[in-house]
Amino acid sequence: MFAFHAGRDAPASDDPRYLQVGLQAHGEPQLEVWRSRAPVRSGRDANGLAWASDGALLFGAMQIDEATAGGILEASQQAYAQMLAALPQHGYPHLLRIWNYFDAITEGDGDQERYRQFCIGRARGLGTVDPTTLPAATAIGRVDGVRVLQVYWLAAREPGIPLENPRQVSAYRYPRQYGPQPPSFARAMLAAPGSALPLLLSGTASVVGHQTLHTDCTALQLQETFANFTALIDAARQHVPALPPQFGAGSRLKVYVRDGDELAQVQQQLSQHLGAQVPRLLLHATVCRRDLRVEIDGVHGG
Ligand code: 3EB
Repeated sequence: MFAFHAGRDAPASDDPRYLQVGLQAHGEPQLEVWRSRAPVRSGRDANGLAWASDGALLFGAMQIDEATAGGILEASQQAYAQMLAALPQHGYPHLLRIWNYFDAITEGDGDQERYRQFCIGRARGLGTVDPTTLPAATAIGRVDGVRVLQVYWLAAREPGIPLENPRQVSAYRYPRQYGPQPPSFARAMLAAPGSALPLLLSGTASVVGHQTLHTDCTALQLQETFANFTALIDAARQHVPALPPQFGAGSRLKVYVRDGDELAQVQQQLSQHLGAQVPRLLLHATVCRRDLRVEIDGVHGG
């Protein structure tokens, strides 16, 4: 239904079901493919928005050049406003999951930091929303130096159930110290009952309450991240008791590592923590807090 290729070696294609993302895969080039059992239609709207839909779900993707838009704040506002307008037009009004990739994510100081500016633009583009209905998300830094904001999303005909993590303050309630606009996302999303979709896990890191823990230790940050996933999956199991309590063969994880020199180390720690049964891919990508060394997102099913 939709495919994503990470990195320098990705082939170019105009197919609206294909997106080359500005993250770099560790080791072999990686292609991420989402398949549907139903027939898929796809196309591109006049504003460049690419889409593919199967009758229940729609993937959409926008790429906004920052210089043309007037900055990262304006680019994100524009991407979100265009996405929001397209949802009802295409007949898939309910956002489940959004991925956001942009360059130099922690550049700039204080409230001028690009991630904080992105958060402002995102919130303006979204307009007035009940924060308890926000979709799951990831916001991560490209490492190819290209100042084009990439936003892609999964939307549905039916609303999903957003979930929060009992170990963490909801991101949309983060205190002022993290910026003037708290990030607009839920910790996870369960698609409507009866949907074939697994649990959609937002970017998750070593954040407990609202604070970063273990700023000096990648191994401990990984451990804390997995403790956060355990709590989040527990919360999902209140709704779907059949969901396995631990990651397994039905999970798919993407692991984002800030420092390219730590990729091999993280790969080894993942082997210890997850064994060989959990499919994952490792990416060099910049996490949106300077003190976060690693972040993981993905899906979890039976
Ligand atoms: C955190 O827990 C880590 O701004 O969309 C994770 C997932 C994070 C999504 C976003 C940010 C976002 O706050 C950062």
